[in-house]
Amino acid sequence: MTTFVDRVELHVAAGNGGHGCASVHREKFKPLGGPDGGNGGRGGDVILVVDQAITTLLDYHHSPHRKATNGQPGAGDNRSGKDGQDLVLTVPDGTVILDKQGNVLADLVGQGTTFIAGQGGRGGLGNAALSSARRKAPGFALLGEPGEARDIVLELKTVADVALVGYPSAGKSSLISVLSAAKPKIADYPFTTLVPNLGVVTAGSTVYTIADVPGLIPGASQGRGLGLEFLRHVERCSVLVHVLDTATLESDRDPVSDLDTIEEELRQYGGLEDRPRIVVLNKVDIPDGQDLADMIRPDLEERGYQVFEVSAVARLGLKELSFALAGVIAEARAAKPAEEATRIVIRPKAVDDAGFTVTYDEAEDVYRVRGEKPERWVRQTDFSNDEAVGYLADRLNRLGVEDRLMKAGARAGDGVAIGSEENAVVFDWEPSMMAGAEMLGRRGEDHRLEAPRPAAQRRRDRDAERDDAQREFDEFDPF
Ligand SMILES: Nc1nc2c(ncn2[C@@H]2O[C@H](COP(=O)(O)OP(=O)(O)OP(=O)(O)O)[C@@H](O)[C@H]2O)c(=O)[nH]1
Ligand SMILES: [Mg+2]
Repeated sequence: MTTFVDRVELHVAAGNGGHGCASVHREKFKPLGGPDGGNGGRGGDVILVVDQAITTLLDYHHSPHRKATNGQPGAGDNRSGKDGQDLVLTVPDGTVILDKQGNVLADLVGQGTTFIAGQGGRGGLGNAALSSARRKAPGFALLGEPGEARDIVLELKTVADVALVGYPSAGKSSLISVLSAAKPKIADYPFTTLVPNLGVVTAGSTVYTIADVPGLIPGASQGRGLGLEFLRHVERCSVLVHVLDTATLESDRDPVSDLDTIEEELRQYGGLEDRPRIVVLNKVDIPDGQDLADMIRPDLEERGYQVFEVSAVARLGLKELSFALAGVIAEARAAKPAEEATRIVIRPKAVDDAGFTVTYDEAEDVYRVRGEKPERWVRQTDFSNDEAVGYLADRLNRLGVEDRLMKAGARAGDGVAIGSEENAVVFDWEPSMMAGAEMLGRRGEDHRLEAPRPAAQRRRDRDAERDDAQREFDEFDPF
């Protein structure tokens, strides 16, 4: 028997973006031909996709660390780096994705349903892409961003139409073995089934799936026996079948009180109240069992249950049962809106990149800047390159970070941290507000490329630069 794994922790890492390249085109007699550094490639995503042929999460139990490939760095001559390859991980139908705190991130039901578990890092722009009218020859490029790394929990909730519940040894697995082609383990001791079994039943034109769960005993809700842990596998079923043992040798049990006990445990688990129930009286091949079944049947029917007498061993009453189940399932399916045929793609919540916050962090005596854009820009910056640092300062300035720092009370020389406590870039603040406009014009120009210009030309250039800067401010977001 293959091991069944229905809960695993998975560590995914998307690929890093490749760094942009800073390069200057060189040709004979034309030593400074302009910037030609290409962009870095995008890191690959980590993508989870439902494949109904897969039934367990076992693979991820054995190798829980998965990484997509990195984007390649850009190169001179305007060559872009290759994108990293997406890593596609197949999971069983009914896989629920949670974060480590137990919050549900996605519930993957249906062939092809897709979840982006980790987004690849963006590639850094090369200096060719960073050049503009006012920054003709940037001597820097942007760094690629790290890929998203996350710890997630995958939990399997079997997608079955019918769920069999009952005491240990009531004959649940035996029933699956005779209703379907599945061959679960069957034995005369309790808790033979340690993990759910799944079988496919064909009754006339209806095909449905049937699952059992490990046997329940009184106090399962307090963790007795195998507890209620496995009931999550019946959460998605459309009909619950009580398998009652009419031939138990335990003197303090009978099918009706067994039913009450199981119902009480289901109630403790919660959420299954609305599921239709069917009662199966099993083991009527045994004479005492048949007598008991005859005796309690009216009582159960009075309670509103549809009752079937069967024997899994002698194969009695199985056809009636499987067709009755098919009927209930067909009804349930008709009541449910037709499932979307299209593949559903679930993306992690889009990050809010609307703005940023500036707060004074007393513990560390810094002004802390938090926001998707400023933090991303910091990650893209090569701090060993003054020009790149200057470019970062310009971007922050134009976003209004300096302005807000000023309003928050920051003064020259104060510490400013961009990013979270664990992961921040800290520097001493030098306000460039006053000089800002002028700095913008000057930074990134290679004066060796400049020729003297007549006054009118200079004016036009200045206007163009201003428009350019404005446009860049309005719309320049390479991503
Ligand atoms: N005589 C008779 N024995 C049966 C019948 N159905 C199951 N059994 C026996 O009952 C015992 C338990 O059967 P299982 O199918 O393993 O029971 P289960 O409900 O899956 O038990 P757990 O997995 O332990 O919860 C086995 O020895 C079966 O052979 C039946 O209709 N008649
Ligand atoms: Mg069993």
